[in-house]
Amino acid sequence: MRSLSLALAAAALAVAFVPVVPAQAAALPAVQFVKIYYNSPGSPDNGANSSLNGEWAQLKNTTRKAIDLKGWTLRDKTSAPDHVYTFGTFTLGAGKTVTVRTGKGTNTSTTRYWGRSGGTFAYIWNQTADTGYIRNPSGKLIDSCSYNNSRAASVNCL
Ligand SMILES: [Ca+2]
Ligand SMILES: [Ca+2]
Repeated sequence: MRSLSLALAAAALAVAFVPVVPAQAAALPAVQFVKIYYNSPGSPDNGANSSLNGEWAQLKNTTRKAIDLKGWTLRDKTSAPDHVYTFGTFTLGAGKTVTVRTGKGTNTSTTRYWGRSGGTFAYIWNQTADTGYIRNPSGKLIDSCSYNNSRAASVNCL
């Protein structure tokens, strides 16, 4: 009897603690910001290519299927048209991450390069506050990540 009443109590608790899921619960974004490293190592940030590549945004495919990122965009908060990175031919594997660095370099399966240059004006990620946006080729906002903390060098977006 004792185990039965315990089982009933457990069942009652399980019913009581069924989480309330909103009718339109937001699903996990298919591609999500993991981290933005916005204060490149070293000070002052001199705009050298190595310094530009010291700031980056990391994105993750949260799904169980590879996603073709061609035409997807990554950008910051400004309206500057040259602050938009558009993925070329690139497939992000299921559960995989890709790091987009601001400067120039040779693209790999895990690191892509924005290709920016021009010294201190070439940085994308502001050192105090900014917001990153990921959009699919249709322009639909898939994820964003905001920060406002000049004492940290990076923000964890997950
Ligand atoms: Ca710095
Ligand atoms: Ca910015």
